[in-house]
Amino acid sequence: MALALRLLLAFLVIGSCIAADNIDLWPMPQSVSHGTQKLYIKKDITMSMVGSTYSDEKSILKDAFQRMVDLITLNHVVDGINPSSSVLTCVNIVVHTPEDELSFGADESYNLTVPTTGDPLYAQIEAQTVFGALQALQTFGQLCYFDFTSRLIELNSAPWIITDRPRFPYRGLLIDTARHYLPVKIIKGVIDAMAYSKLNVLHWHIVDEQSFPIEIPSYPKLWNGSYSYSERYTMSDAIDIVRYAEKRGVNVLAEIDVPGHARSWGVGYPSLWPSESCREPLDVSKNFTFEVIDGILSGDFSKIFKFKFVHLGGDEVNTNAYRDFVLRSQKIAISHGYDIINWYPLFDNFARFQEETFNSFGDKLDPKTVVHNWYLLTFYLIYDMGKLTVSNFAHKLIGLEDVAPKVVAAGHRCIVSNQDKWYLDHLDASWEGFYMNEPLKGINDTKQQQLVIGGEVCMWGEEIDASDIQQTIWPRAAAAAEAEFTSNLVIYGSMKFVCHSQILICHAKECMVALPSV
Ligand code: CP6
Repeated sequence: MALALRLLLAFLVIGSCIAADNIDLWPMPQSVSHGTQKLYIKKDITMSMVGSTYSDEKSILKDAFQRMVDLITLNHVVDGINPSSSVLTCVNIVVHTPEDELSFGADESYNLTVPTTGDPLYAQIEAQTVFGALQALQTFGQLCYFDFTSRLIELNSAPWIITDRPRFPYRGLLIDTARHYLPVKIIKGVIDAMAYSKLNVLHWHIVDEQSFPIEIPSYPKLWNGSYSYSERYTMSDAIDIVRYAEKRGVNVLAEIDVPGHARSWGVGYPSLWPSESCREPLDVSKNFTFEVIDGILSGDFSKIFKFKFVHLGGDEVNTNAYRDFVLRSQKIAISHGYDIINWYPLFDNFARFQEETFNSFGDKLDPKTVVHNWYLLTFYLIYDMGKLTVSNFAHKLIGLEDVAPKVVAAGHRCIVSNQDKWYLDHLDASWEGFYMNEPLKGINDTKQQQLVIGGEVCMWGEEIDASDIQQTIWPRAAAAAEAEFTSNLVIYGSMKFVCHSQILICHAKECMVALPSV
């Protein structure tokens, strides 16, 4: 659709949303209906699991419930006196499967009903998995607020009937702990805020050229490449982060960006550098390089990072000399049970190679590779045999295009992270731009659309550190979260968004989330 038309539509929808309704939920659930009655939440509201086949042995649900209650009271003393009726005393949660391992594609759908009649009066959550129930608790928490006059927790516009499920199974946020070290506590704060916005993958870009902050027991000198002794993650820190995330329904995707961006690896093991003067990429000609990658992925990562995928980077390096490296390092990761994610340039390089060699060489990228796009393909105008043609190989820039359609047309799965739309380090990128980025743009075939597993906003670490990461991520990442969870057609408008930002700010108060600049 033409941009002008989309914007017009957006304004119409924004207008009608604000006029018709004032629902303080973000991301907007897929289906919401409600009434007009005010309810009160009992101070010591309880949780029950009547009808569940899930037993909550790991206390995922009980802890999430307690966090939700703490969040809605925000440390206020709830010392008002409830009326004799219209008081919600319990949330009953029905989870239909006993499974409690978080996995890619886990069913996150849920139904949430808040009735106005019943004795006792209780809300009901129904979900296939505990991870759907977690999403429902986030939604329920957003319905509740502390009223400063009555000094009670209240809930407006009951009865509520909400049915919800994510649009994409992969809804990511990248953090980069190599450019600036981020203390474990800060990472946990980011995970909390992700859960509020129903994002479900923390892409941990752990190491890069500047520093190697993580302990690798099988190669104990690798973290000599950290900035300092205190700017390091032990294996137990990593386990702590992964557990913390899992309890909130957030998967952790570990990245080791190879073979470029790897200067810090050679601090402890200089033979990983090709030469004294070339220290940026790994030496792809040495067996030792592959032994180290194998050590990282097998001995250490596969015990901690249980997510189905590992990210092997592959960006910003001349991949012509590296195709063998890429295939070999992918095989290592696959042998340790991982599916692979790589940055887009690697796909582009293989595709060009195929084209240049008329598909006569066997160097094909494993078709299971998920391609993580981050830039727009540039088109060039060239003279070919006297004819004017468009190609991406030659000299003169004439235009820009999204790359996701190319990736899915080649049969690969894809994660969308357009650098002009979903890069949080671009401080001039507006939340409206984040909101309007449509992951399926230019992909019309339904089979190809299904190959887009989701999107990811990227908080590259060059310009931010622990002091301002939260303020830089939010509220823009939440705009992307609604586009990913609901649909970009449910356009809420700026009023609602500012409102949600304030909710997020309250929720993430320990993380010092700042007011949005909209
Ligand atoms: N670091 C790594 C980066 C970037 C990438 N990889 C990056 C490139 C361009 C922009 C922002 C970030 N800082 N390892 C690219 C995937 Cl605009």
